Amino acid sequence: MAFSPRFAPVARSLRNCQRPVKYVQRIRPVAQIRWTGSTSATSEPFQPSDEGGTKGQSYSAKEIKFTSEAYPHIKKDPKFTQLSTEHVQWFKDLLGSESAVIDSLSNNNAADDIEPYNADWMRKFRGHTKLVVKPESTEQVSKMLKYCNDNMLAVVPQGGNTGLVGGSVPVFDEIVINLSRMNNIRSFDEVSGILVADAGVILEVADNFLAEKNHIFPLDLGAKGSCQIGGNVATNAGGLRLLRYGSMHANVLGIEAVMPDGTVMDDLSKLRKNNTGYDLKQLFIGGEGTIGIITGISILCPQRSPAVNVAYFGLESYNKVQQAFIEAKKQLSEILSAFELMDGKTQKYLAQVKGRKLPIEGEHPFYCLLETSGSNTDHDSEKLQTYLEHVMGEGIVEDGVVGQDATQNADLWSCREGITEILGHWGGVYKYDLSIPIGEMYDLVNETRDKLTKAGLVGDDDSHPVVDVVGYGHVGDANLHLNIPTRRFDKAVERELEPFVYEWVAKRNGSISAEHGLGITKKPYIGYSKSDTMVKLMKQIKELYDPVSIVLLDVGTPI
Ligand code: 2HG
Ligand code: ZN
Repeated sequence: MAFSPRFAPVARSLRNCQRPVKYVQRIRPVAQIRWTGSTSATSEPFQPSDEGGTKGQSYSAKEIKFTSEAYPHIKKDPKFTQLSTEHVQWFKDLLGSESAVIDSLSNNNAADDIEPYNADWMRKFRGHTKLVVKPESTEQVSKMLKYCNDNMLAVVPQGGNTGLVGGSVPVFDEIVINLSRMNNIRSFDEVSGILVADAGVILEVADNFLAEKNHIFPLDLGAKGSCQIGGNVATNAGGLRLLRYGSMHANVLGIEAVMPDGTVMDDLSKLRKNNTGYDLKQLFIGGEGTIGIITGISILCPQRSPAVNVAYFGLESYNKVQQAFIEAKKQLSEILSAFELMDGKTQKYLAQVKGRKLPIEGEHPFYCLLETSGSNTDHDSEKLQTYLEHVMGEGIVEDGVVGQDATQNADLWSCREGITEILGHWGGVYKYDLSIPIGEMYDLVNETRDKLTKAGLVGDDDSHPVVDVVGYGHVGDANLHLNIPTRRFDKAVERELEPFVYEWVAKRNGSISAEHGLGITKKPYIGYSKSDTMVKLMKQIKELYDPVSIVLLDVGTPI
């Protein structure tokens, strides 16, 4: 790949002012990296061992420590009923198909089949469920929840199981209600761009369907091949297009959800304007399934842009990253669709772990990926060219490439989307998904690295638990992913990280979970981002809609 012919001469001549001519290499187009289901993920997060010590090799889902042991302070509420074979039979009678029920209570042979539903894709959390049920309709979900509510059976809703905070797998023996068989596109209106679909439709399937209609789903994620749109809405997933289209709160027009007592909340509105009282659907968006299970959504989908350009460039400082972003907003304004940050270490490790060459030569402290999407190829290319000439001419950007076709664009994107996967390479990762004012965002990465280094925890060999401290994320949304790849779980590392990271973020009025939700891991720290009053109001909502608390995950209650 090279700068596309339109940009290459200018870019080269600008670079030549500063250093000798160097050729811009071609990069190999590779398939875009996708997150996969729990059993096939190659990432290997930390594994707390019995001694609080370490494990670093490959583990199958079955070898993951149970969440109930890793987090012993989370206690099962004795009010819940023990699952019996009679209960299981009730579900079999309801679903009428053996393939819709995985039952390891009455069938010992199902023990292996059930494990992928008990564990998350990072192999970090593992529950003890003995029953997975896969409803096909909202009516079945309704009957199930009513039955569970009446019989005091705890449940956990599960979509694509691609989350990062342990919210989509059981902790104890909650029944997994897996939405994967609810996968129908219900309707699409080409005039308004409104899609109505079941919650279990895979994001990429929805986007491919929309592509045929010249539209796009307003959310894009590295996990698009596995995650489901219902889960995306339930977690208010942010992703790579938020800069342009906004969050799920802005795009979802209606929700169909089943409340814990089985009541169906049918609010599949297709209206953009509807000022008739409380906007209750917003409680389900980002509610992580705590007050009901989303079974269908209606969502506004933008027109697909015929002209998409992707540029990948290296910069010498975080200050320059900010300057490049300011210029991108000024010069590319309405066509700017993504502005992503990758620090130099993430790209170095990506090249190392994947055994691939990076799109540009040399080592740069920071890299950015910029995408434009618009309706006019010539107009967009001209704008991007002017932008690139400017940022290179002003010395804001050191070097860069522009994809020349969809395959090259996908390859450039893989340098950003592939980071999550490769960071698990050494054994485990401590992950923080933070909202921080843009100007200070990268300071946290430096300070965390200094802190861990001073404590003697970072190094190149096995005697040090921490491999490195890296930062990447969605600059345009002021969302940093602070990741600490480790060789093993170590209490000393944790003591350095927490509450340091949370206090640092709270001091800047940031958020301890920007786009991944609270799940099990971040829930105890909600107080760093929400006041006591807000937590109290959340608890009241939970108690109102799920008084029995059969959906165990509970956003508002610190554990
Ligand atoms: C991303 O932006 C995802 O790539 C995952 O939100 C971030 O793995 C992470 O920390
Ligand atoms: Zn992200």
